Amino acid sequence: MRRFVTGLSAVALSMGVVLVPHAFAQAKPSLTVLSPKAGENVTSTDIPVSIQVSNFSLSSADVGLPDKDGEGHIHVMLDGMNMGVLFNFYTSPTFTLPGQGMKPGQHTLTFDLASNTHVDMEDTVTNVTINYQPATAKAAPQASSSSGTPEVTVVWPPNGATVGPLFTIQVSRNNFTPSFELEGKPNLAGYGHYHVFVDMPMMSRRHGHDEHGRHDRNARYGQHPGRSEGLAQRAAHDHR
Ligand SMILES: [Cu+2]
Repeated sequence: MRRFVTGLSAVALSMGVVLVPHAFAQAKPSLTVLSPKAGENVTSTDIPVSIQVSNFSLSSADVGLPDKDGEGHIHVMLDGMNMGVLFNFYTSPTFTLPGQGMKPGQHTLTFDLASNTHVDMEDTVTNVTINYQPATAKAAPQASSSSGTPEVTVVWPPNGATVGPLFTIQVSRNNFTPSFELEGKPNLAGYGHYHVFVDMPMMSRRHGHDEHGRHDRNARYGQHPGRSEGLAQRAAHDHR
């Protein structure tokens, strides 16, 4: 492709024509949901998903970093379209949605492409309504009976630490159980996940919705070299 463009530019120059190579890169990003299909009976507890993405590159390394044309990740939402019902973001074309806490019956899954800064690309929004009839339903856990306030402390890295392009954040927590499976599901006392922001004041909102970050107690977090302030924050799992 590069050779082709170069050759064409040479021809264009010799003819006194100005070519705009950028036009080659502007094919519209799109998303097609291969599975599940609309109306499908889903009988597994978790929901396997297969997506075809065109003119778009999925990047896990750049999630939360500045936007780049034609790059980002996939958002999936359950019975709505806002950050409160966001399962998670995905950076591969196949993944599995956790069914824990989902009631059997009709559910609408909303898929779209999102930029690195989590801005939904509205023209890629695709709804798929499924009939969720798991052979084995997995209920949400009981809400915590503890009245203690959930809290999180960053154990590593310390303030001012020099870190590499990929580093591990370690936190300690009280009265809080992180759950990947309950993300986007109704709030449950004592459960949720962590948000990590880069170079951003806590709770600031860009483009009208919350940012969301990496997950798990020992999340690997990619970031460009340079000095940054990381911020870990406990979040209820419906992102409010
Ligand atoms: Cu996102």
